[in-house]
Amino acid sequence: MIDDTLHFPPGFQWGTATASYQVEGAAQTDGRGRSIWDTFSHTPGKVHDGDTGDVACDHYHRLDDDLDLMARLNLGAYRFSVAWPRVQPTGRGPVNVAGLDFYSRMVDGLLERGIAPVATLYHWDLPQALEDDGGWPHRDTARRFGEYAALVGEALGDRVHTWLTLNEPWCAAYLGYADGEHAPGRQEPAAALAAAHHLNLGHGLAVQALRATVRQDAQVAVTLNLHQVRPDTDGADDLDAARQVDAVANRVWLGPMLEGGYPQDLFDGTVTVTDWSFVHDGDQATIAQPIDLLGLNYYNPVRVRRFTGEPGPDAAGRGGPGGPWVGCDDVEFVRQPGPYTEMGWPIDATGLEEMLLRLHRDHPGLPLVITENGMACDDRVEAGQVHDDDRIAYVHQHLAAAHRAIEAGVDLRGYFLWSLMDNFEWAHGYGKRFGITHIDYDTQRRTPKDSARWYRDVIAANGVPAAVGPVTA
Ligand code: IFM
Repeated sequence: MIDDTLHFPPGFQWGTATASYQVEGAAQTDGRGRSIWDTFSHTPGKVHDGDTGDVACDHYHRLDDDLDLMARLNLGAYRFSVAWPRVQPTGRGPVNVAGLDFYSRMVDGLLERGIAPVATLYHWDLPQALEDDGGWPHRDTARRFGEYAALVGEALGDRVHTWLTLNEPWCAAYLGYADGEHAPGRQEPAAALAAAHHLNLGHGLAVQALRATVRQDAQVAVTLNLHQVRPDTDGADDLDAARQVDAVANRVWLGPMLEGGYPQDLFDGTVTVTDWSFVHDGDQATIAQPIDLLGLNYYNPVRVRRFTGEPGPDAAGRGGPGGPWVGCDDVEFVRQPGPYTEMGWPIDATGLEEMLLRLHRDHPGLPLVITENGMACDDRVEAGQVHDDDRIAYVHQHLAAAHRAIEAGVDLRGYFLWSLMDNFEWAHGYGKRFGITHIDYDTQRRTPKDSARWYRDVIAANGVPAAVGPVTA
């Protein structure tokens, strides 16, 4: 019989991912402090249907059951994030032991079940007290983050092998401080760029803190939601628009972390927004700490062109004030062909392959991990089942793309499906479902979807069938 499986390399890590505010609930339990997302979600009009993360999936109280669920799915790894305000309720000062103990129990429970813990230090739940002092646009927040990293490293560093400093700093900086769709909901483009710099600085300080506290063989990394930016045409103007977006979306992180500094075209393109005087001598050396892996979160590509004065019929918005694309006032975003996910995001796995190839080309020797990928679907429970064929096809397509990249020489070490379970999808509240496990938010009943069983079999086979089905969404 012909084996048509696309096999992944031996030791390839298969996991799922979640984030603290999206799943834990227990917002006021065991001394947890308030985060910017508590404040934001409790502010009328900020989140769909007024949803909050107060209860979420109640992961905090259902930890053992959820760990058993992961074991039944055959997961090799679980990517979770640590809630800073559980560990340091005001973002500074001594550890809240009860809060940190939750993560200690989680790590032990994972290891007992043979599941590797992958810890993210920051997935957007900044302690509100630090935002009150200025938040990420304020330099001191980076210092506080380094101190927090040391506390978590000291507590869990003997058992956690893989660490991620930040998750998607693009969202924290631009959605939080320029667009305002995310907490803390500010619309201050200059502050967003300062936030970006201080997130970079915080990353460097956190890497240093982790290296000083965690086991010597630990792998320390960061997770970026890099954007595969495509010009609408091969014309010089559209190519230039793509370059400009690439600078604020991608090279603002890759530059200082991995390429020796911020690119000049980022400074040039944002000169009307800020003079970047928040970058101090010595910052670059702090940010450029060597890392062991790079985490990539991928959902869809973006298409752009130079704005010529009249929105095109297929325009999907412009850069500049009021949105996340700081300094990109003369860039138009172009609606891409479907199919689309429930988020309205186009489904196109070739963007993943292209981004993996780019990272491999530009950073040879740096292993890569897909730390998030997945699809929001309009899932329904029918007779105790959720038939999410579109999600299966989506993941299948993206794994096939990842496999092509591996065949082309990319050193890809793992794949984390977003998400283990439906959860609080930020400004969309509970209205969007990304999980391979359905959550009934009234009863907290967990129902593994068809995709969960499919993924379990992928993990068992360490591969996917070669034939990739279409997504019909
Ligand atoms: O839910 C988010 C996650 O918190 C960060 N990456 C994208 C996911 C889907 O929007």
